[in-house]
Amino acid sequence: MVNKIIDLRSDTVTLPTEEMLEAIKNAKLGDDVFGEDPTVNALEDVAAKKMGKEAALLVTSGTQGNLVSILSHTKRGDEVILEADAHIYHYELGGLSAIAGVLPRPIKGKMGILAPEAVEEAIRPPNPHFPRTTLLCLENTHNLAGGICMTPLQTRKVSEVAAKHGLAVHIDGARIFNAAVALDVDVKHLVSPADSVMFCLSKGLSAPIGSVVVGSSSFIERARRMRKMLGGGMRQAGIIAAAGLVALEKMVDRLKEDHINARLLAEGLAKIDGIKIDVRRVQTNIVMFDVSNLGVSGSAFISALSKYGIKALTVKGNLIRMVTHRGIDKEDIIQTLEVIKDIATKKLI
Ligand code: TLP
Repeated sequence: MVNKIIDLRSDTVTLPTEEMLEAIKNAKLGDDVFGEDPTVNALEDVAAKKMGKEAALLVTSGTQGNLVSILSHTKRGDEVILEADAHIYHYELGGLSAIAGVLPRPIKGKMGILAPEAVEEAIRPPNPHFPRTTLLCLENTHNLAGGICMTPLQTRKVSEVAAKHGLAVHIDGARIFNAAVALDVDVKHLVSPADSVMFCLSKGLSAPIGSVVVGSSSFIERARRMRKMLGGGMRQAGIIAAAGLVALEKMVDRLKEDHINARLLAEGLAKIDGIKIDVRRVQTNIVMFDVSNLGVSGSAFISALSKYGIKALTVKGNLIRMVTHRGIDKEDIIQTLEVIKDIATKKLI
């Protein structure tokens, strides 16, 4: 008998808080394509200040934010270096090639972190045969690596190589605040070497819609044009920004709870025979584990879980991903562990 759905598929499933709904109801609105929505303007100001950048732009989604950033940094035919498991490379429909017309150059990192030497080696020297390498994309936290954080030092070192060769640096920081909270650093220190950053309001921060791109004023001016070109010029977007402001101002610190629950889940999973998990890799709110030793496929495991009201996703074969968020408490984790223990020991698949 399923009493409650425990949805661990993603932190994107978080619903807006009461305070967000109230803020949406009371938001002062205007036409944002004319730059006249006061709530959007307020959100962009707060976002730019928090990230230590000159300007910000509200976009519809993380995917759109990454794409407008790539469009704003590059010309068609340029090459973009990114980590081989980057979200931009795997999960954004190849928009960087299909729409921005750039060539991705994926490079394997260690737990999602690119080595400065590997980046330097991949940068094309000037030569009439080669595309121009003009952009380096980083990801913090790294989704497919399991929510791994890039430290300020790692970001600075790899960005120094990019700067030396005239490349711009963009951070896909969909979950950058998870990294800031986990590393206990001001988010500004995580993004200071980057020319642009995209972060999501609609993941762990619980806003219903929206992401933000930050960078220099001239970069954001270009990004604003690119957003319009992609159909992302929204009118009374203050109803989105109102919730985004609450997300930015009130929801960052509580990400700690999600990290504690993810760790609890990971440590419990490590004690279950047949589950393969590297607990040290669980640094934020993403937990990944392999079920091959249970003798089942990832998809069979997911459908067994769903009979108990627990939702998760498969990533690559028999690797399962669970993500903690505001809708998940300690009791949910304990129940999830009990169900997985039952599945593993009684072979309830
Ligand atoms: N990630 C989603 C799915 O697309 C997999 C998730 O559930 O984790 N960058 C990173 C690192 C992301 O994790 C995501 C979303 C995005 C960009 C795209 O954001 P949206 O979904 O707002 O387009």
